[in-house]
Amino acid sequence: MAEFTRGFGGRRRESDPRLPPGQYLTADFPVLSAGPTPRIPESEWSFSIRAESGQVTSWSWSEFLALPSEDVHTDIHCVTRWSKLDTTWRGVSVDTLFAGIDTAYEYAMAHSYGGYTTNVPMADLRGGKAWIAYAFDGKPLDPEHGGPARLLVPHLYFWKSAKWVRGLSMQKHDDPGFWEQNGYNLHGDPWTEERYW
Ligand SMILES: Nc1nc2c(c(=O)[nH]1)N[C@H]1C(S)=C(S)[C@@H](COP(=O)(O)O)O[C@H]1N2
Ligand SMILES: [Mo]
Repeated sequence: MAEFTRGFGGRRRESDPRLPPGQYLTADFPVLSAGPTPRIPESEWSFSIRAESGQVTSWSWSEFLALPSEDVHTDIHCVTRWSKLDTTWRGVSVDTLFAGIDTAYEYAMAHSYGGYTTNVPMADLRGGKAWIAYAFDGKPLDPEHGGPARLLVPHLYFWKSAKWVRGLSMQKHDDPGFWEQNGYNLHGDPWTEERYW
């Protein structure tokens, strides 16, 4: 059966089963930032995980790059309705970062340089579902897209993928982050359209 492009700028969902409901395909890579792009020299960059004990585990840029990393091929979905298919990233799995960390808490808050925060359940960060990504399309991640490194949680709406990420803090409760305090859904599953509260 023939498939037709309907309307300007997007194909209907039934033309690609990888497109969640209410989303449109884009070939661009839009930049969406709530504030100015922070510039963090790699020499000053670090990533930290703070457990409920108060223990903080940190990696410098060189320590972080020495960790095992993975190529990630995935689709991404913004709550503003664009989706981009077949993106390619390189990053360190969140599982790798948590290998030596003692925590029983079920939630994390991602913290970024510049002050952005977003809350994510550990169930959405562990199990090969999330990375700290430092390359896109075979090149270092552009500052506009979160470089030196960003959280990548591609199965949730892209606001969960905190750019310029500097750490995760373990949380007892699923307290809202920046956009979640401003009306976005606490969880953000694009397949069930968890867009807003
Ligand atoms: N630190 C930070 N991370 C952020 C944002 C932001 O404003 N600040 N915007 C979020 C939103 S709403 C989206 S859609 C994606 C956009 O990522 P991009 O600019 O690389 O497309 O980043 C997310 N991560
Ligand atoms: Mo977004």
